Amino acid sequence: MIPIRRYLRGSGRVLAFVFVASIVWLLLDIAALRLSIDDVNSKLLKEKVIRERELLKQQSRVPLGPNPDPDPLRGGQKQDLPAVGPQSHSELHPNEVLSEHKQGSASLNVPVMKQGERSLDPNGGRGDGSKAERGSNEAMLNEVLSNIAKVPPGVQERTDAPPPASTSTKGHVHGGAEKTAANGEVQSRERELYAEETSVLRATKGRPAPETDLRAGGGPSGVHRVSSLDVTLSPRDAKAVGQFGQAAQVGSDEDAEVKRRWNEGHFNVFLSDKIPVDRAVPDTRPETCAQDLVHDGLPTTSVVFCFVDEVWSTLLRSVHSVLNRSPPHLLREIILVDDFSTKDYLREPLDAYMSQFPKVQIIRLKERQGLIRARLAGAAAAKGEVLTFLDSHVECNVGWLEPLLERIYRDRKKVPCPVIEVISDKDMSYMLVDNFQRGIFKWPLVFGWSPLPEEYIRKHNISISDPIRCPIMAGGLFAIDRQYFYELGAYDPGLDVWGGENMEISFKIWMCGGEIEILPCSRVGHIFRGQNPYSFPKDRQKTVERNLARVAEVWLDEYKVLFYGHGYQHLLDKNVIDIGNLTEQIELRKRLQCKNFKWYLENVYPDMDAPLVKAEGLIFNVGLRKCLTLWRNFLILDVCNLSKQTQLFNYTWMKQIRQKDICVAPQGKDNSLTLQPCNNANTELRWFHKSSNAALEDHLMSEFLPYMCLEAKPRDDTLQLAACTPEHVFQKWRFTRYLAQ
Ligand code: UD2
Ligand code: MN
Repeated sequence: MIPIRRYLRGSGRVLAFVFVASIVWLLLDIAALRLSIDDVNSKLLKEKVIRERELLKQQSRVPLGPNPDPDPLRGGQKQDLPAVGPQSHSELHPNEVLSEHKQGSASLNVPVMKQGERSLDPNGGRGDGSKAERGSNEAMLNEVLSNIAKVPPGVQERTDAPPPASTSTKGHVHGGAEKTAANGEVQSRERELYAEETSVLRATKGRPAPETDLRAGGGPSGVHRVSSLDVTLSPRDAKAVGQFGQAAQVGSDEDAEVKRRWNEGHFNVFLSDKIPVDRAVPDTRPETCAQDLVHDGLPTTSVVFCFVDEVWSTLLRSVHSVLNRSPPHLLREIILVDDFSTKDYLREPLDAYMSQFPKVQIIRLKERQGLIRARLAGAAAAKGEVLTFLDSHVECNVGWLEPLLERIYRDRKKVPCPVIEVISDKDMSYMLVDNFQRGIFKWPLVFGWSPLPEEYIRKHNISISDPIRCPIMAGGLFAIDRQYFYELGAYDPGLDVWGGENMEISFKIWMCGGEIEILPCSRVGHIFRGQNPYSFPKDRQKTVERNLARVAEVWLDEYKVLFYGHGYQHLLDKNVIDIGNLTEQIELRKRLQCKNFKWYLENVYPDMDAPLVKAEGLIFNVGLRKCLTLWRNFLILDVCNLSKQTQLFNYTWMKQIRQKDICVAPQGKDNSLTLQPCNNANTELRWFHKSSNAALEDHLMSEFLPYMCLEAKPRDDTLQLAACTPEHVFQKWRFTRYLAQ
């Protein structure tokens, strides 16, 4: 004992105390760690249980054969019967609904989708005129002009699908992660708009929504649960190829045949021909959709399909999907507009086939008009109160029509679109896409898909079945009040063949008082092809460019420079392209008193970045440390001063160095410079800066006189043109602010 006491004396006591305190601390730490491990474990366990439940639920939904319920819901009025798909599981535990909410509606035997973000603008808006740059610009424009760009994200192709030799494996367009609006005001305006927008008729479990929930606007007040009519639910042959939207296989000995027939439609035509024209597809709607209420007195619709040289089986499947899954009293007629097809089977055989369906009529155009004027011809013949346009290689899903008509019934200026799902071009399976997708555009007017920003979804408490405000429609599938379509001036009839009309109608709708939305409760599958399977009467690229230029000139106001500045400068040259007369379109816009494009950007697509110039402010010379100054019609270098108007320049989308209406140009003769009135079509006024040529990125290189750069002369503070030298600091320039790459 004595030696121990000795140790506990003086500093020994302190040490002992520290020792004991450390042990206690350690023990407490271990206890805390155990607690947190337990917590993590229980969370993991909980997640596992939820996952397993989800799996079970999915398995229970896989339609393994013919619908066990023999009643095929013929007649469409018996809504109480269970249908395949989510709606038969409305009694699920709320937890499961929650996890379904998180995972979207991927609950059927359709291929699982992965979240995908793909780059929309492969160019990023740069250009320096070097050969490589021109090449990449061309590649970008090709990409831009490719129609494969419209595949919505989230689609995963099956690896077991036959690999056709001619399939393009080009990348897709994507919506990048969306920036939240910088402008708080815009955000709050958006919030308000959204609150109005997303009110949908929804029954609480087993009980219809009270009448006060309805904003019927004076129509008949009766409502009913949305019809899940699907005449294909009892398929004649449950084991048929591709039945229930399953991937279809071909034997390895048939590969050659698949390849041979691929070009007839630029998808697996051989397989399509084997699949029943009235096959069933999985009901992919979010679970709550089947419980939604719609009005009894919905308007009738004329469904318009335009086609040119469409494949027989896909055309028929499109028509059958409408006939079989639309409440008959709402389907006034189906109008097939044959845009001067060359295939014989689309003549008498088609007439004969369709003659069994009194609601189907065929209009044949006497010459090739293109899809825009073909749709106009269909619309002119339509008698339904609503026009519903569809591509001719689609499959409308269960309950697709009423949600569309309901939105129009409530507000005739709404233009609803179904969610466009994907029918695989390879195995013809019906595939899901990501939730919360809206159609957007990127420069130079390239259509793409982009998810609603997550923060936005959270803030507005948006569920997977709520309507989604959509800045640009994909183009092919939408419903619109017939009269309203004409009030808006329909489509610009000057648009040729294919492309750009979706931009035109989208800008027109939004800017002239309407709204476009995507309805997750309405779903239609579409075959996205790698190429147009029909010929273009004129050059395809020029056709699309011309259409887009028309749209830009009529609708984009001062923002049209962003369109031209992203690789379409050549369209400003009137010798290159004649975009036709725009007087009527411009008049129409005035007559309708449409809002301007700035309003559209701020209110409809606030997360779009659209700076009117690429850079602005002072232009600082790195070597001389002075700034470019416009002094009495001369350019000189002077001490930098942000408050001097004479030193403030813009670097524009047309690559001009510009002060008000004055632009800097090379003189040509004696390596000096000159000032000229700005003119967007004048190529002499263009200077590369921050171009993809990394060695010259700080330089201002003339596009007109290649490899000649703007250089400060230190001797007398003037300027000259000189051969570009990468390291030369007197050739390096910096703007105060860069607004775009
Ligand atoms: C998309 C749209 C499409 C249209 C197009 C042009 C979807 C699902 N599809 O490309 O509807 O807006 O973008 O911007 O959103 N057709 C004719 N005459 C022609 C050319 C085409 O009748 O001269 C028909 C064609 O048979 C088809 C429809 O128009 O039924 C659309 O053409 P597409 O399928 O080639 O267009 P797509 O889906 O690539
Ligand atoms: Mn199509």
